[in-house]
Amino acid sequence: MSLVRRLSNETLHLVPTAIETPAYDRPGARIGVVHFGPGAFHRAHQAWYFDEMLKAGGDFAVSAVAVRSGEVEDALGPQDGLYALAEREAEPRLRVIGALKEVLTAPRAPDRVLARLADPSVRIVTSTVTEKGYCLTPAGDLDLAHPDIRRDLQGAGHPASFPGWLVAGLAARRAAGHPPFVAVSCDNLSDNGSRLRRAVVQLADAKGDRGLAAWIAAEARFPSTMVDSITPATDDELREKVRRELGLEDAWPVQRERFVQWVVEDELDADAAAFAAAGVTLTHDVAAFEKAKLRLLNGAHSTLAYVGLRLGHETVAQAMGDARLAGFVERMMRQDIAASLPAAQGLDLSAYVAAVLARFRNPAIAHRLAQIAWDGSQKLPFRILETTAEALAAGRPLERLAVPVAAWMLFVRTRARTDEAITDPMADTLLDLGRRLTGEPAADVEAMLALPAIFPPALSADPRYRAAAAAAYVKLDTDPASALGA
Ligand code: CS2
Repeated sequence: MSLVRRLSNETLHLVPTAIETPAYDRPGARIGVVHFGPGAFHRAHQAWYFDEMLKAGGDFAVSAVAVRSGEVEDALGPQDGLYALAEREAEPRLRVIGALKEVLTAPRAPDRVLARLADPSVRIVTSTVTEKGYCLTPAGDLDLAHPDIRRDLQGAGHPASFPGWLVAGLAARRAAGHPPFVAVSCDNLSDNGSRLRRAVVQLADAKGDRGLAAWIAAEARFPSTMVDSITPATDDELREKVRRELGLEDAWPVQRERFVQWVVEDELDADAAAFAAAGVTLTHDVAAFEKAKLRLLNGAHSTLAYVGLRLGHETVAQAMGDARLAGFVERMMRQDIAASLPAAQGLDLSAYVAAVLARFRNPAIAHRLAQIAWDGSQKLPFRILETTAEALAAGRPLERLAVPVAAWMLFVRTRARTDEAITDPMADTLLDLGRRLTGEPAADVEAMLALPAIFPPALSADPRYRAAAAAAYVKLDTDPASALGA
């Protein structure tokens, strides 16, 4: 048994003074935010911003709600919601974050979750439920065939889906005569706010509550956002480092680079000033930032992941140390992706590319490519395929943009052949398909492109795109480096 005590309210005073701990009146701070999906990214990003806002004296304590799994509650409940955040840089920094005042698991405590959502002192509901949590079809409508949405439509019991919780919370507020909360999506989806709005309004409507749907459409705000900070998954090395430096056990510390960015569409009314003071950029043109980040940073990330794994690399920094791959990714960003981005005020794309590449090289961060490779079926459409469809329509080259997609196809094929699991909501379909791929490029590419949940018809039906994907596929299969020469 470990003799080291666990981080909690009771032991917080034992943390060495060089490490920042919540110095604000934590017991007195009111819960003003509900957050869905308190995984590592939320706790390293938005919770840090809310900690800053709490320091400044605002009512921004968070009730963190896991939609399904009890893991976070089991780790942080005994710690009174406290956890360590490590900034991994040449000069590292550690801080104890106190923003999470309550950690709930929706299926365990549905009434408490609902009560929080209905509470008028909760003004903001943020979310990081990943792309799949929005339950959308490729066209961006609510997926009425999704098992959780079907359960929500049957109406028995408590909500199952994330949109279901928002609808239930908004219905309770409307019934009580309270204004809606502002729903702030913090996931890597293009136009995330509008997508969330559509899912929620369509669910209220599909439940047969036209009045509620109309009220949400008219009254509720769903600002779009861009969120950014590289956050590798927690591993034993981090747990050990935190134990050593804190002198206390933390069941689930989190880590990120020092860089953080949060751009939010300016619809926060009275809370806007507190957000701005904490360093959040409020703007009316979030789309340009969002697209640039999603296509350049996340697109490059997914490319490094699938191509890097193919070349035998394990982390982003290692993949960036491979000059052929780093050069390829930079050319793809500067020549293919940047061409798809609108000019935006305050956004210098060339400087942005350079800054992103420098962040990828951060030697203090071990960001595993296998982590980024998760959920490819959900990520590729926003990260690469939208860019590709626009390049196709504009007659721009497709060769480089086809490489990450072909590398993902090979990733699926390899995993299927070696009978290894993949983390992806479409895992069963993908592995099934992967087992049937023979290595014949045209046939394999055609079989993969025939997945309409991933590939829009404009791409899958286009001979130019099919040829580019098949060419990349065969090169990556037989001589991966040759795919990077372009
Ligand atoms: C990464 C992102 O895991 C992934 O897919 O591309 O989590 C990325 O690190 C963040 O979006 C950076 O803000």
